[in-house]
Amino acid sequence: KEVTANMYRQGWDERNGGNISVLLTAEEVGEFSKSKTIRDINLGFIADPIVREKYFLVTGTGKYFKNVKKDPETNLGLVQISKDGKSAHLLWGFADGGKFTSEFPSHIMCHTSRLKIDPKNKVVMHSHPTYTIAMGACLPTDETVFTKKLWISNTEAIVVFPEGIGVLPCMLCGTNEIGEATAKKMETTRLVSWTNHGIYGCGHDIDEAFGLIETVEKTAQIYMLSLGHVVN
Ligand code: 2HA
Ligand code: ZN
Repeated sequence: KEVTANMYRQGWDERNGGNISVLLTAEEVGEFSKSKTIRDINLGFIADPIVREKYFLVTGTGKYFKNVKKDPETNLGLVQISKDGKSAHLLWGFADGGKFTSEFPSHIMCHTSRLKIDPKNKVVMHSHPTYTIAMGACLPTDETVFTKKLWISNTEAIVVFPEGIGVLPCMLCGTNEIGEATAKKMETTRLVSWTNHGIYGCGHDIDEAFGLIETVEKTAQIYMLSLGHVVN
C-alpha cells in the first residue's frame, strides 16, 4: 500500500500504469492459504514448476496505484499458481470481479528467472518513470550504451546496479513475448528497460526493487538535465 502510493506521488504511475507482484510464503499468507478458491483465473501460458503452488500478492489489471491504499481488496489480489501451472487460484481480493495485471506473464516469468539464480528473490516491480523513458528514447536500444551513460552520470549507479541494465526495444506490452524477453534479460540483471514504456526491477524485498528503479530514475534525470553532455 505504501509503495504504490509513493510511486504514484513520484509521478511514475499515471492512471493504471505500473504493476507489482510479491512472492509470499505459506507462513506469510497464514489463514488465507486454507481459504477456498474464489475463482480460477487462466494464466494464458504454462508457469514453470519453480513457481507452481506459490502465492503472489499482485496489483489488478486496469487498477490505479493511487487507489490501492484506500481499497486494497479491490485493487490487489492474492493468488496461488495452480499445480499444473495453467491458472491461478484467487484466494483474496479483486473484489469487483477483476483479475491480475495484464503484465502477469512478464512478472511470473521474471520471478521464474530470478528464483533459478537467486532463491531469495520475492518482488517484481514495473513502473513508468519519466526520465528513464526519456533517456531510453534518446539512446540506441543498446544495453551497454544505456548502462555506461547511467554509470558515468552518477557514481551511485555502478554501486547500486553493478551488473548494468538490460534493454528491450519498443514491444507490445501485456504479451507472453515481452514476458519471455524480459525474463531472459533478468537472468543476468535485476533491471530491464522497456524502450518507450518503462522499467522492470526486482529484488529480495520491496525496498530493493524500488531502490533500483529509484536510482535509475534519479540518474536518468541527471543525464537528461545535463543534456547527455557528461564530460567528467
Ligand atoms: O498496467 O503498466 O504495462 C499497465 C501497464 C502496462
Ligand atoms: Zn507499463
